[in-house]
Amino acid sequence: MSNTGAHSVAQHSLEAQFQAKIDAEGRIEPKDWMPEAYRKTLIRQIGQHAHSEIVGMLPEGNWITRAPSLKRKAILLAKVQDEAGHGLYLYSAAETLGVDRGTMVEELHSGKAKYSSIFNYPTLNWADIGAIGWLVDGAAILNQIPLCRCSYGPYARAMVRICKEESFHQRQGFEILLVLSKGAPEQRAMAQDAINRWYWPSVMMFGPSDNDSVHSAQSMRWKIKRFSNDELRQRFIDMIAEQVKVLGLSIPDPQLKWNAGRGHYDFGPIDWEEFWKVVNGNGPCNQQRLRARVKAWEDGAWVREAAVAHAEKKARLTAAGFAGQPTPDFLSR
Ligand code: FAQ
Repeated sequence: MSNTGAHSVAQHSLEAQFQAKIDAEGRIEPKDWMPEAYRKTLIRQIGQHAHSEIVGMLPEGNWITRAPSLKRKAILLAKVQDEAGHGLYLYSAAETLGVDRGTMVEELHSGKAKYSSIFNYPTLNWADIGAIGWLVDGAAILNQIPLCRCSYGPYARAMVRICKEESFHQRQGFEILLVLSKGAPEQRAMAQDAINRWYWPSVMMFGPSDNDSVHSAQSMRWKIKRFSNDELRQRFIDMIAEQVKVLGLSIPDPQLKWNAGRGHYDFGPIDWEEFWKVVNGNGPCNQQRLRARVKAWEDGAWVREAAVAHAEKKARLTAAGFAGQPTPDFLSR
């Protein structure tokens, strides 16, 4: 057998073992052999997910200084900090696949890497913070609970804690809307207006319909994804259609109707043109969001430089046998 022939037989057997492990619900760990396409798919998805958490801080961050009470401010601040933490776990999970964080951040800033379409919509009033918690975090949880069983170990483990925090986020959003829905007519109107603006973009968060989802079939074979975009979207619509009744408000879809035969709600058409416009960089806030991230990165350069200088100084001290002691003058620069 030629060298190339032997190589492809070996490759075939590695791939078969890899798929057999996944089929048996085994976990793939960073040092295990994996097909290049599996690695690339995960770097793409986890990177996009991490960027979404980080960019996702911007719409809500906009309301930290304007929250209506000290209690609301403290809760929102904690939520936004949670999103930062999620971004950091996810960048770390992606780094286990051999990509470095600097490269991922550069790809976000250059527009090469995507982040969730939802974060390109503006937050116009306080009720938007309730709608984001209820609808956006609600959609995020439905998408992310199955990711706790993703075949790639570090991603699956990161998702367990993320999902616990997201479920608190969803409840806090729902509670904001519940308070507004029981308030003055103006407050009810604010809550309804926020739902009207955030509902359809949240429905779109699950990605293109299954017919147009280029990655789903392979990602489901690899058990990165456990359910299709449309399956999760239907679950979301069924959940929201029931929860909105508790608020005594409505969903902006005249075709939303329980279908006893299917055991699901039927719903109206999704504006895919709007979805692709936003995904391709032309939504209401795409430019503003990227500008804010690039500025934060540039403004934070001194922190990264200081951290590197500190690490270098510590390494010099350790090498000179002064670890844990005050820096001697001759090593202080
Ligand atoms: N926005 O073939 P598919 C959160 C792209 S975190 C932009 O179906 P896939 C927490 C997709 O990348 C929210 N682009 O792709 C929070 C692909 O393009 P590419 C983020 C989208 O990967 C709450 C192309 O379309 N969650 O909300 C979107 O199999 C509140 C074809 O699509 C995650 O990232 C979209 N919505 O399925 C934070 C979860 N949908 O890459 C702050 C993990 C699709 O080939 C405040 N990700 N595209 O150029 C996933 O589950 C999957 O990646 C999907 C997409 C389901 C998003």
